[in-house]
Amino acid sequence: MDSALASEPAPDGDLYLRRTVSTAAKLLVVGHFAVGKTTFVGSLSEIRPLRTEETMTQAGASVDDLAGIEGKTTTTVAMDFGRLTLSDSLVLYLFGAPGQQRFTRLWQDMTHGALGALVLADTRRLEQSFDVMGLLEELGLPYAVAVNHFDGAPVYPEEEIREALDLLPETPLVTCDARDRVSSTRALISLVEYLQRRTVVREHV
Ligand SMILES: Nc1nc2c(ncn2[C@@H]2O[C@H](COP(=O)(O)OP(=O)(O)OP(=O)(O)O)[C@@H](O)[C@H]2O)c(=O)[nH]1
Ligand SMILES: [Mg+2]
Repeated sequence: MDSALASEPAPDGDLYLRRTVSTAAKLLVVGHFAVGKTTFVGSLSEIRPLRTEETMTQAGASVDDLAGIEGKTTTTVAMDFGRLTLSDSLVLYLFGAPGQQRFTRLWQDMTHGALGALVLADTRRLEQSFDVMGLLEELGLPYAVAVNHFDGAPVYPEEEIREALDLLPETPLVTCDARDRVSSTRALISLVEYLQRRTVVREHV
């Protein structure tokens, strides 16, 4: 699998899949409320991402913690969807799934056929990632973690974040800026490479 963006753009302004594409992989982008999932899928997708944003209501304000992201006025009510062609033969479909407990049932459908997940985390609220990571573990879906860096958020050494999130030694941990395509691509590649390594190990067991 190529680990770089395809150098040639897909024909027809990236709207249609290349005829040479023979493999499609489904990956999830998950994380707690307001961690940057919609931003991440949007910065990576070569097609206009499908979004299901709705204005946040007063009712949601009591359960969704807006501390540090006061400018946020909408939230994802179903999912984000984007597409990224990695090589002439391989395309990734990205599904952004809301992390709130009330969306657990949606998750069960969305994880169907997925190879793995990228968990976005925010150092201002690391403990909020546990629900999402627990759900992935229950569903048996491998994941990598990307700390999405927000302005003013504390910066901790990797080891401290690993310990705080109780990550296994093999779980990849990277930092990214979800608004930046190159940075988001790197984070996604860390997940894809991890999935590849797991496949190779399994084939040799
Ligand atoms: N500074 C900074 N801001 C970011 C970054 N990523 C996202 N944001 C901002 O954070 C806010 C939340 O981002 P979203 O992409 O809506 O987060 P989300 O996880 O999709 O949110 P929900 O779907 O409501 O759970 C938006 O105002 C983004 O512009 C980042 O890497 N750095
Ligand atoms: Mg969203």
